[in-house]
Amino acid sequence: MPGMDHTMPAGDGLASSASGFRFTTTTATLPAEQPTLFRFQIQAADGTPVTAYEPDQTKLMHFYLIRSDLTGFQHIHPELAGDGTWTAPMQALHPGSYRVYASFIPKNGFGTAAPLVLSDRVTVAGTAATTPLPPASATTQVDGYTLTLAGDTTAGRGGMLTVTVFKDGMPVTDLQPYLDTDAHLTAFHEGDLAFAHLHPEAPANVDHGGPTLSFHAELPRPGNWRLFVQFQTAGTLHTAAITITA
Ligand SMILES: [Cu+2]
Repeated sequence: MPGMDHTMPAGDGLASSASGFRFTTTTATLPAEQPTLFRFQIQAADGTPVTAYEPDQTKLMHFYLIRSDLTGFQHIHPELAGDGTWTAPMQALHPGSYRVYASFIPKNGFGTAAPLVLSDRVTVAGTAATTPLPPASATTQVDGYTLTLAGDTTAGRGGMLTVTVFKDGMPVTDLQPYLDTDAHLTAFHEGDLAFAHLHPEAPANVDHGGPTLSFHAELPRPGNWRLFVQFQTAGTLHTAAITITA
């Protein structure tokens, strides 16, 4: 029931409309186990599709997808058609209940230049089995890399979070820029799927990023968050996942 979201507090990504902008899609159900295209628009208060955006981290639109059990993360850069329709190519999805998020900056003249995150629910048809959330940890692995996390993740307070990347026990110093940063961090809250994007404290160090990266962590509420850390080495994008507690 999308109308219910309007009273949610700002800053958690759970509203489908805010500041006069609305996330709209005609797709409430997606097919399971096959790649699919998801189309949506951002509409201004009068229903006009927004066609002009400010780049943010090199892209006009960042689109995210997460399943209700915090699995199935996808981070997509959709294509904008002239009529304001965005098309996001999604990888195959398991059945279940998902939330999709559009993160963007509408261009001045449409009312505001403030960054917005709007979202809505999407269902993938079929029988859904859920995966228990892995317990909170200070370390995780992906593609032969080990990541360790440290710092302050107190809810509602902007703290510093550091991520250190190792491979075969050695510090990694050949991180390549991904979206103008050494790593891209997004987090989703267990239960209500609130969204948080963790901003880097420093710009990317071209081709020599690492081993320790610092982020401004502002998690809007207490509880468990599933954090997705995306970084690039030798032209390959890696996505690590880790549970943290705020
Ligand atoms: Cu993005």
